[in-house]
Amino acid sequence: MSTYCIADIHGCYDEFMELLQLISFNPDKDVLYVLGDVIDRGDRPIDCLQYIMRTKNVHLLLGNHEQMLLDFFNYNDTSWSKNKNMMTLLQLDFLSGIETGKIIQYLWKRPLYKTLNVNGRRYFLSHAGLNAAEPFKYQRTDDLIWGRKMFYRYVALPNHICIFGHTPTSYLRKKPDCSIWLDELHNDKINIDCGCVHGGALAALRLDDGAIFYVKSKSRINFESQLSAQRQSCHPDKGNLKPDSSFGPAFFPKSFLDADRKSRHMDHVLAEFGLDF
Ligand SMILES: [Mn+2]
Repeated sequence: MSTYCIADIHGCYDEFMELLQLISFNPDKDVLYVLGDVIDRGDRPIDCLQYIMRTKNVHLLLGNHEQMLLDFFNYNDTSWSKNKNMMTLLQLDFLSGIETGKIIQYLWKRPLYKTLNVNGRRYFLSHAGLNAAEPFKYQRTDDLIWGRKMFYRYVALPNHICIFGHTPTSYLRKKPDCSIWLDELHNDKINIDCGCVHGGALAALRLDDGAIFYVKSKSRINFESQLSAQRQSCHPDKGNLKPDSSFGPAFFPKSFLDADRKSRHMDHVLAEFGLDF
């Protein structure tokens, strides 16, 4: 039995299926956490979502794109339409009212985060991390699905490794390297959004041993013209991803997961929050 995380599939159904094959995902034995933003941008968002809904041991945490869909259907909030939702809307249109209702009900019940203990390591999973400047009890929904700035600035959650997506790793690095990003300053964050829909790769992280698996983006026609510039800035052939269609596993640098997490985190918590965490 293995536990995997994948983030920001964004409608990339072919890469998603290829990645599950690459990791030999077995729904009877393995567990997969999908860290939000399954829909929008790419060309088969509803197929991705319906696969997740019907497959045993595949758990979805809410992303900001799923939240925007819910806000659209529940409150007529139009911010979703400014966020590349065209394919999702089109494909929902082909479904019956009952099928669409099932999707909305399913998304409505998705959790915002998950904590896990795998092989003696504690993990915190969410779409966008959290607001590391505030104690966990004060986190707002937006901190977990939209947050960026305050998450990277500090150690996030004592004694936990945070696994998240939301920001393609090449944007973080400001260079064309789409591989998984490790926070080597705070030693506690792993960004697994390798920008598949922007021409990067879809990655799976195996929590049991830190193995990383990549499937290169198929870079098919994108329906959002403004993505072409982003695609150029995030191309696996120019970064440190090999040009094979898929490969793996790679592993974390030894120092990353083997550091003395507890003392590092406690120092930080004492400095930032006193004892009131
Ligand atoms: Mn996102």
